[in-house]
Amino acid sequence: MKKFDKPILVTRPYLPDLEMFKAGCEEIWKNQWLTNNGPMLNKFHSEMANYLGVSENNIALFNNGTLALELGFYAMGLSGGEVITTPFTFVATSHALMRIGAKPIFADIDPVTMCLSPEAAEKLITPQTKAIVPVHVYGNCCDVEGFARLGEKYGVKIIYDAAHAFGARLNGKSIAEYGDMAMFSFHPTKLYHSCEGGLLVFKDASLQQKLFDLRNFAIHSETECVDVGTNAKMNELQALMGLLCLKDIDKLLDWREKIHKIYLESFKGFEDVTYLDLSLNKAYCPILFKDFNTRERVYKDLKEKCNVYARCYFYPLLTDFAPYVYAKNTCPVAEDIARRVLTLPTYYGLSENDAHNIALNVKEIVGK
Ligand code: T4K
Repeated sequence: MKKFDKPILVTRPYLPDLEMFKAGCEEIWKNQWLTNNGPMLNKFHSEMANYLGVSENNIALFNNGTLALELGFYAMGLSGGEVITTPFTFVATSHALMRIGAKPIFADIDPVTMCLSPEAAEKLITPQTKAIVPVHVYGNCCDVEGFARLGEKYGVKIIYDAAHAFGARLNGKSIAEYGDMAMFSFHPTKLYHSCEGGLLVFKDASLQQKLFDLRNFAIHSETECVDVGTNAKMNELQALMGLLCLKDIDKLLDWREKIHKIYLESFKGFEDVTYLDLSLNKAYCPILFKDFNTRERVYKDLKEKCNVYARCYFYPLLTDFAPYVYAKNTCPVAEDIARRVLTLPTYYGLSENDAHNIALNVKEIVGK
């Protein structure tokens, strides 16, 4: 078994060229403008729309993904309603709903994609349902056609938590173009980041001014405050980081693809581990074991014997956490998968050889 000299973490943030970052800082210093809709943010806004291939009127940037979700949900009028979502995600998805006074109703996931199942979601639709919030978990693609059908049939909004899916493309267009709205997280643990940051992409351009107001306390002008907003503004240093990382996005996606291929090849034919070719952007590398005890043993041995810090994203399930226990034991597929999944390290800079050795270690631990 290979013990790495230095800890191998589940992910590391990409750091763009430092000289370019310094040059960007000089510009910020000259502008003497640090936040509140500065020139760097406006440049980032334009370049982001251009990268996604959408109009500048259909996006808004925020200081993190959680507040982007919260304000997106609020602007879509979900407060006071029920929203069907997945329990197999990071807590931010359902917290953002709860914080605007919407009730998360948890439906089960598809056993292959691990994303919310449209069939399970449909069974829970009631007159109180205002929206469905599927998550492209790990960058795996939800059944976007199935959800579009539900949206039309029941008149409910489809809002994707696409926190993991930046850079993902489907049918020749960005994944951002599916649904009424999609949120991307630009946290440093993501394949692409802006230190911290979040992005909303939405179909209805009239939402943009509302979102711009909401992210700035809902102050519309010097004399008008139009709603109860918050401070969710992206600052100039975040925008600079986002701009520089965007220049390198193809390189970041290619690297993830390379690591994904190593894992795919390494686990091929190894019956005790399932690793599927599902993620559109290879943001995460989740493997599935046959049972909980094996997952726990591999997680522990990787850490203690190999210096590899894999993570059990997403275990426990949201429905096991205090705010959501009202739905405990309602999603058997998600419960089973959460107990068997382990996400292996992947990030720009992780060598192919290291990924190969991590996979060998996993196989050796499983075989013991
Ligand atoms: N929706 C979904 C589906 C999400 O997954 C998330 C966030 C959101 C919404 C909300 O978006 P944001 O508000 O975050 O933009 C991490 C992230 O904090 C979180 O952004 C992410 N999902 C979640 C899946 O993972 P932790 O608690 O696992 O992070 P932490 O600090 O343990 O870091 C993970 C690994 O990365 C560690 O091994 C250390 C390493 N690391 C981390 C940072 C921040 C570094 O090497 N350098 C760093 O700067 O939550």
